Amino acid sequence: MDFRLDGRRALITGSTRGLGLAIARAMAEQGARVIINSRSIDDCQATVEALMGEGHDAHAMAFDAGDGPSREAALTGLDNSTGGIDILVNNAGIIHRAPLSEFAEEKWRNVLNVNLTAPFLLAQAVAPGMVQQGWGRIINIASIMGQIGRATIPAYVSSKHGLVGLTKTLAIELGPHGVTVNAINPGYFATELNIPLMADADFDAMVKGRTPLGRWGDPAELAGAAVFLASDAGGYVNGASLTVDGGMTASL
Ligand code: GCO
Repeated sequence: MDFRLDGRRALITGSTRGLGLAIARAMAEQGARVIINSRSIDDCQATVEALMGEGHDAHAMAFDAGDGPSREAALTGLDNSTGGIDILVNNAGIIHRAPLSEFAEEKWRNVLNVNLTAPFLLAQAVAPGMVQQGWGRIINIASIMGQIGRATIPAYVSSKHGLVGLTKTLAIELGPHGVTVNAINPGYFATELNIPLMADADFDAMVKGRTPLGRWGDPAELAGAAVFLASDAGGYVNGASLTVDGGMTASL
């Protein structure tokens, strides 16, 4: 069973921390050349140095996934610096939490732009190279909020539902060319995005109580799903949504 990623070039957006960094490290450990991304070149370089210190092949590519010119400039540069992309992990995401009556349109647009529009445009940018070589992997990091909802996060929930739908559509269009497109739906993981929730005793108790495993997820526990989908071992999985939530959405 081949879980190795030797010779594959993987771009993981939002990979200087949290789930993205865990995925990048796991893919590097399987032999991939990982391209580290965030808006900060300093953060990207620091992460690259750490990964290279662990013996991995890593490159920095700072751009704002939600900013068109920044994204397009970086992808143009990609062709010259590291070659095409074999594996795209659309991980970068933001969230805004507010009651409906206080939820500003600008916040709605920002969340949809980063969490849904950017993954679409990045997929559109890297797909031609994948199609040309007859092999590719696009992995969209959605959320259990792509399957259910929660009050006060309408933009995030809508963006993640949209990302699951985008995954299915691209899987249909790119599958004939040897490119698989799948989503991973994380449950509640101990990431910076969730620090305010983990600090809230009631919310922390709710997550632990609603999750059969009784705890928040560790980012390293999500990485295996990404490696599987990126590898040849996962080569017949296409258009799927792989939920990694400790059993939360399986339970009443
Ligand atoms: C929240 C959380 C969720 C995340 C969760 C599951 O505000 O409820 O941030 O929206 O999506 O980590 O992925």
